Amino acid sequence: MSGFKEGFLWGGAVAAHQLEGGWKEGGKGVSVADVMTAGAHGVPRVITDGVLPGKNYPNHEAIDFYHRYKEDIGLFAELGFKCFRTSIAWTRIFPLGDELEPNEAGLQFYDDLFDECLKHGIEPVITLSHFEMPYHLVVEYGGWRNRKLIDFFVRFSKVVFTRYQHKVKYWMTFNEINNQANYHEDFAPFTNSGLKYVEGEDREPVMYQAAHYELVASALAVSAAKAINPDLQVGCMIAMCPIYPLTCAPRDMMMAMNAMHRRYWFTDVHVRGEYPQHLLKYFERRGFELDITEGDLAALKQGCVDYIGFSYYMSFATKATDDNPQLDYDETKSLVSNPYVQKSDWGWQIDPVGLRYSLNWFWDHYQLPLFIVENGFGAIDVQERDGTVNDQYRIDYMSAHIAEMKKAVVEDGVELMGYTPWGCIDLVSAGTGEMKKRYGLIYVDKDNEGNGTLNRSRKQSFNWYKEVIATNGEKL
Ligand code: P53
Repeated sequence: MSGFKEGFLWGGAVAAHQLEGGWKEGGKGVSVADVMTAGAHGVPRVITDGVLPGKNYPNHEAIDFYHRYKEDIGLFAELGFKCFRTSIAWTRIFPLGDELEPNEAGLQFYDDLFDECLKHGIEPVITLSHFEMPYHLVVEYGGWRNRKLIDFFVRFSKVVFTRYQHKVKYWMTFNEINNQANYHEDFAPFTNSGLKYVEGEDREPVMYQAAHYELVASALAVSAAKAINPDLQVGCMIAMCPIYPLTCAPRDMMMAMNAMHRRYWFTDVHVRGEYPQHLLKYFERRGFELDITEGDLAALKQGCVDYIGFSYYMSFATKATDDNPQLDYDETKSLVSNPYVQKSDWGWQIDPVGLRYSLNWFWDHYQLPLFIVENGFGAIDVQERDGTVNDQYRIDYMSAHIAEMKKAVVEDGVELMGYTPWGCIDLVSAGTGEMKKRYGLIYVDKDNEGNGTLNRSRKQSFNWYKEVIATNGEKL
């Protein structure tokens, strides 16, 4: 007995824009991911004004899952996956986002994909919006700064809930909705919410407004799902990087608490249907006057999520500084390096114990079932002459995290639905647009410049994870 319950959802996770390619196939529209060039560690991706000639847009082809999904699902079946988390590209269903009628070719693609999964006994787990909203909604409406987006999103949600209700039970609304707490940078506001800030604009209230509309849209989607089919389970999706105080100095502790407030209040609204008091007080202090109606508050209260999906890659650390008397959190300035943990080549702090801590943190706060829907190690892999990839570092990362996850379940008693490691097949990095930052158990022959055969092969971690699933987490 390993401690994981029968039916524990072992699987893997991806997002449509990072692997499908086929960016113009089947009537698909242009998404925000289609106008982002490739960057690198320390080199941000550029958001261009539409698709421009001569630029490298890595998501256009990605790993061509659109044409190769049968082979890939076959490999997931060989791994023993119980579930497969992907997203529905909004632009395949509503190419512009504001149409009244959906695009049948896009709907058919996901019917075929889900049938292929189900044929192998793999349960699809679906994110509605994973960094790939229609670009037209950015250009015409200013993205989620516009209340109209609520209707567009709810329409999209109802169409897919209705169509796939007998194929997909587990859903999530907005991927890592809280990444935009980092509003000082351009990346998360654009990928989360289609926000392009104008020079000199006070960014912070715009972020809160956009997040509010998304939270209302999410709640309305939860209510719609229940009306369509009460068996549907709809969760939220939070990027969990727990923020530790650098020292036990009381002000460092307060700084860490404030930072947690600013990054994780989204969960309070999703789960409890209410804004936490600390945030309302913060809006007051900052003089933010947001468009939050009585109707919105009722919708939030009615559409609370069924479970908490979250990603976990790393922990953060912070400290109080003298130039910040209110101990306000600014993600571009407030984070410090944790001297007790190692870092990946991309500077992500490796902290398996932080996963156990996060599981307990969520459980203590919310007592809702938890689902680890992303975890993994982005690294440079070297393919040997014989085609093998000896990614022992990835096995070490995953086994250490699964061991801590097991303690949270067995020793601490948190309720955990499943575990889907990120990028179970190599794909385009969201943050950098690179292929070189690989997470996969399956290697894909393609480089940053787009060269390669796109052939798939099993890494060492493939065989290891297969055994983990086969023993329900007994053998790590
Ligand atoms: P990449 C930042 C911090 C934590 C998770 O990320 C993040 C990000 C955004 O980069 O994103 C999630 O590809 C996201 C996935 C993404 C994955 O983590 O930048 O949900 O789409 O690919 C890994 O290494």
